[in-house]
Amino acid sequence: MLPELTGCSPGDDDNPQPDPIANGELFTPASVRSRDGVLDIELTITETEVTVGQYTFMTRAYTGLKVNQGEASFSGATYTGSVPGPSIELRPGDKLKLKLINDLPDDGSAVDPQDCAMGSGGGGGHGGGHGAGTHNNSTNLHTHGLHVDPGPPGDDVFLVIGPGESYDFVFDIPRDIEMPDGTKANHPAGTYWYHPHMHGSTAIQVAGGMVGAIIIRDEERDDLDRLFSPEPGPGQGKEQLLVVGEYMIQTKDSCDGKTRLATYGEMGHSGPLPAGVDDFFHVNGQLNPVLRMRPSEVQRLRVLHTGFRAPLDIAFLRVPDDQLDATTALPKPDYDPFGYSCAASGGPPMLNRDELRARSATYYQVATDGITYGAPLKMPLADAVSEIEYVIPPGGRVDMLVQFDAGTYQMVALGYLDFVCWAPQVLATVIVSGDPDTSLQIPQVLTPPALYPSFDDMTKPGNEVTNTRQVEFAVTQDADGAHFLIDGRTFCMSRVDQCILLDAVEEWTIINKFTDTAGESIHPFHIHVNSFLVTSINGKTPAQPIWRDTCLIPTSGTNADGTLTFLSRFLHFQGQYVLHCHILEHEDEGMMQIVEVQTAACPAPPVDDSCEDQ
Ligand SMILES: [Cu+2]
Repeated sequence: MLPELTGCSPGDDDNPQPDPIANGELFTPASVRSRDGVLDIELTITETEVTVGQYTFMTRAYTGLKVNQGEASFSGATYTGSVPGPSIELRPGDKLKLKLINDLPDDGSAVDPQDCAMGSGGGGGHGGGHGAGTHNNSTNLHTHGLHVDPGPPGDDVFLVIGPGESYDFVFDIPRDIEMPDGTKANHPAGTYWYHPHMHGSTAIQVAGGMVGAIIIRDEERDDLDRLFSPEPGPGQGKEQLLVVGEYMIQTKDSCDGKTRLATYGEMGHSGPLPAGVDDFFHVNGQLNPVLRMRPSEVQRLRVLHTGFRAPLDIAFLRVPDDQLDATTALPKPDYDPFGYSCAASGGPPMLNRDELRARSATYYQVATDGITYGAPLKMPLADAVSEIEYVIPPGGRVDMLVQFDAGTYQMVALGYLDFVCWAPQVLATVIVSGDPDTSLQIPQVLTPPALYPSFDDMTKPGNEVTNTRQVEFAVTQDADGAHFLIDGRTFCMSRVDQCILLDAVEEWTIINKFTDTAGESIHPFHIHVNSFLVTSINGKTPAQPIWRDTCLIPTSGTNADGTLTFLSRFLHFQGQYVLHCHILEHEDEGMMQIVEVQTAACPAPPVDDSCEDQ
């Protein structure tokens, strides 16, 4: 659960921050792409040591990559990076064959010290827990945001790949698939990602860095892919990949004094962060890397929020020229743009995110969750009805176009107070210098993908709502601890919670329940396979209609329930998949439901009695 606003960290010494030293030029993860419509790779998971700032610790990561068919942007057959994993680039019509090799140990993990009082192997963080942390070295693979078959051997999150085991995944990226009005659609070109989805160990694996980008390219149909490239040709702008991750680490463990990943017990704390625990963002595995641009140059930034917990509210804040080092153009070491300290007082921390955001340099959003808009959206958004419209939830992605005047800018994650004194953090430093580059301008109009057309013409096939439903997220608290519930229950592997007809067009209202025992907390709603169009936030029509696969469910702010309403079409794929909270520790604690899409009413599955008392 999210702690109360009054919970301030005990002090800088108890909750240290990594040294905010610029960590060199932005590193781009290795990438692989298809050849002749096929990408055939082997991806190996091992324990490995990573270093961030002054901290070095053990984690689980995608450390091995072998390419059997396809192309790679690195030399040699073995990938030796760690966090994030290699980027996977595909086109509509491609087949991805991926052998996932789990080389994690079956016991005695060096990531979770067993002898420590709060060792991850010791179970959940919220009293009774939900099995969280009991099988941290078993895994599987989810392709977040992709419109692909949710059954085996594809995007099946019910698979369990144990230590020493492997699995041969096959993903077919749709091309020329039939739409309800008889037109054809390709899989939308855009920014997606992969990560484990093993119920009970998703948070600890994702938090440790088991993430990687999936990029679908389609120069034929997507304007952004024609205009931008990682290796731009004539008339093209540069695109850069920013995989934002979130480490929660214990910097001074109570039993052996070593830096290590936080346990479920520490992740699931309520109130202030436990002593010694630090929680911070990184970009492509680096702290505060440097991006370079020329004045007036337009670049595309693919920003992925692969964190497991804290929402991301981004601003680009210009550093005053007299605060810059004349040689490096980096901010002087003592430059503090925020004047803000978590440890300043015993009362609620004072931070006005709106004020900081309003000072942001103008930039443009052009896609959310891989789905390109009809036109660039000027940021910061002037007419938003809720922060839900612009805050990037864990799991979400935003494609940005940036074009700045000469100078140095800090790309900042504005502090999110509900996450215990989360001070603003500089994600990256953008140095804009040299001769102006005016070869490209921000485009005025873009073509949205055919898979996610608007609902404006209600007479068109595929626009008439065939069903409505409500889904209620709630946290309750009792003597056993906190409970993370959807429709009053925790996840059950043998129970179908939402039965949906193939080709249905549905309006869903997601309720964020205010409870007497736990108050209110935010939850990022995520559903697999089909994205949704948000139509109402707490009863208000959003300023911009945006398709998403992950969206914060608002709180009401008035001790009443918050609501999020959206429209979705359940097209092309039958079978079982899931919806869940994308604060992944909540998911591991049971805030997840099974969705089944069928051409007939779902048969009642045999219900496992053990589910019923939860
Ligand atoms: Cu949640």
